[in-house]
Amino acid sequence: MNAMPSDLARAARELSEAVTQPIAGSTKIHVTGSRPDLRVPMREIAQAPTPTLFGGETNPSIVVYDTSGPYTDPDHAVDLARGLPAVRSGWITERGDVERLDGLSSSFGRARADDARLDPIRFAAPRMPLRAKAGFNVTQMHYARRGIVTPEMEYIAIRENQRLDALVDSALRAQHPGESFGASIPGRITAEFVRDEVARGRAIIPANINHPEVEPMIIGRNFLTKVNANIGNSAVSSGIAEEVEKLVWAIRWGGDTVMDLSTGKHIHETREWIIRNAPVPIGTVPIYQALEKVGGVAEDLTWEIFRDTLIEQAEQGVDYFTIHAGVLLRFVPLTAKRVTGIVSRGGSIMAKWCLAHHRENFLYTHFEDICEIMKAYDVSFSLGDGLRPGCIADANDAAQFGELDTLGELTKLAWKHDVQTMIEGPGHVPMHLIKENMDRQLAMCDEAPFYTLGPLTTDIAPGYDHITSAIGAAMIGWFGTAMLCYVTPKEHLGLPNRQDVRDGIIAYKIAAHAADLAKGHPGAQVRDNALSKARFEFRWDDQFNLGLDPDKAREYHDETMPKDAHKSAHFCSMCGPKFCSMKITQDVRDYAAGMEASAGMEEKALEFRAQGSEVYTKA
Ligand code: IRN
Ligand code: FE2
Repeated sequence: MNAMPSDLARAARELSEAVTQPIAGSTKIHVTGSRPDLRVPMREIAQAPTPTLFGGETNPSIVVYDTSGPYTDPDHAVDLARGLPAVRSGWITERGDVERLDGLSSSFGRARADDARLDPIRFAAPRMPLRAKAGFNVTQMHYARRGIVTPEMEYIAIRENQRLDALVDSALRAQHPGESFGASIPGRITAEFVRDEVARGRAIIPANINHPEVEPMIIGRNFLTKVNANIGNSAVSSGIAEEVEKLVWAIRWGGDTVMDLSTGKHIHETREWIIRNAPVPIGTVPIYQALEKVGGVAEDLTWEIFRDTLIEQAEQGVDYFTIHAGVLLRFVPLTAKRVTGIVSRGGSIMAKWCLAHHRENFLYTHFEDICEIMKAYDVSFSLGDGLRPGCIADANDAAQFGELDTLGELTKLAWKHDVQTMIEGPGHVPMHLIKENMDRQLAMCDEAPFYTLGPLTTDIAPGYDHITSAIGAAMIGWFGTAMLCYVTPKEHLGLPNRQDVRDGIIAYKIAAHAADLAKGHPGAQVRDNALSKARFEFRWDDQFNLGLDPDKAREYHDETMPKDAHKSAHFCSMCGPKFCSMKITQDVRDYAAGMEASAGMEEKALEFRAQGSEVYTKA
């Protein structure tokens, strides 16, 4: 079903309360940088004091990375028809290298803007797009390579550091008394470090000059591991109102970027609503819309139609484009004997075009023309893995690695134009073949960020592919993948609904955080330590609030112990009061403390055993 004007009207006024309430137990805070318009949002989780039985000390608030945008800020009034505040606009225009167009330059965009029937609700302030002035390059990579630290870079440094706050500092100071750390605390991220990583091509800041609403973030393996959530309708399902709400929902649970994979009618309008209301970078696969324009007939695609689509989307503010430029004509026959052939949508479109014309992929032959568009708006490349394996049997084959090598070659071309670039990766890969993917990507693509879809580590669990893939995602994230593209439980079965989106994101937040811990990301463990301490001290509310999904934790706990008094009970219904290992540990500690003071170890041990405590082993 396509969205009717009434859906839009409803979406403009209403987002359901479920997506706009502050996250349970959290307060939105802002940290101001070197200028007053640089305010970095974070989420602060307050903790209760330790019960007197365990020592009675106060516990510090924990500050965590916040992707949820102004929606969870009680001071922000949601008005979807007006869009989000344009936090970056001053930074973009003060650089003096952009000009405002007086119309949409793509033919499709022009037709759309003129057609009021297709645009039932206009934004309060119609916005004309920006473009680089002739001869200028407006990418963050270009600035970085000229030694410029942009406000976006400073914003990111503050944002990435939040878990390295006072807690880590004081822990370090306690470990190394008398030493002065200052800004050189190991692992502390500085704006200069951000600049250097972007200049080197090891990280990207997806931030189109036409997406001033974005809260800048970075994708690179020396930063926190990020998660992308895909949303988007297809011809048979989902309206615009639902898509905007899915976006807000996805970032609430921790989606760092969102890809709009809409196909079907109203594709331009859907995207406009999403971008104007998105505080996170938005990615698309432009070949999907180009294919719509030629009625779904891949052979009819042309470079001109594709180019027009790129410009249309760049002017709307899309932050990164998946471009399947590595699907070369000579690689297509290599997929013939695969069990599942080509599973990438974009990859299969380009393979069909190449075979039908017996010509080289026009995305490859026009790659530098594409770079010229990218650098006029600062759109980042996400070089598509059109030949990724679609099953365990096809993993790491010649087609996949041939494409990866080509993506390495294209990375260098993009960098020649100072265009920011990341590389997409698989797919379905068994655990023992995952490392080879990472090693090869780093070598061939000169350490450009890797962005993988899972990978799924087995094919036998339809309905649970958020789990089969989160296992692979955790591994490849540990090895160095910078962003993980989520997979929902509906993968291979149908379009995800809201609950599937939430389950997929949480599975991937787990994978990303597990990777950050394993990589030794400074500060990553602060939250684990705080949660574990809360758990051990039976501070139930703190345990819920410090978790990735406080609502679910609370709901599960309340199923069996719903009373308020239970929130301070020194056990839960899993083991009951007698068999709680944590309670017993505390008894052991108290006992040991008492024992130190008295003599007769053996005698005391006997006494302890006589109490008949049983210890359950739990995860
Ligand atoms: C990520 C890594 N490899 C693929 N992806 C994502 O898969 C890509 O960014 C896009 O969101 C989605 C579908 O891409 P295909 O099927 O057109 O390649
Ligand atoms: Fe698959």
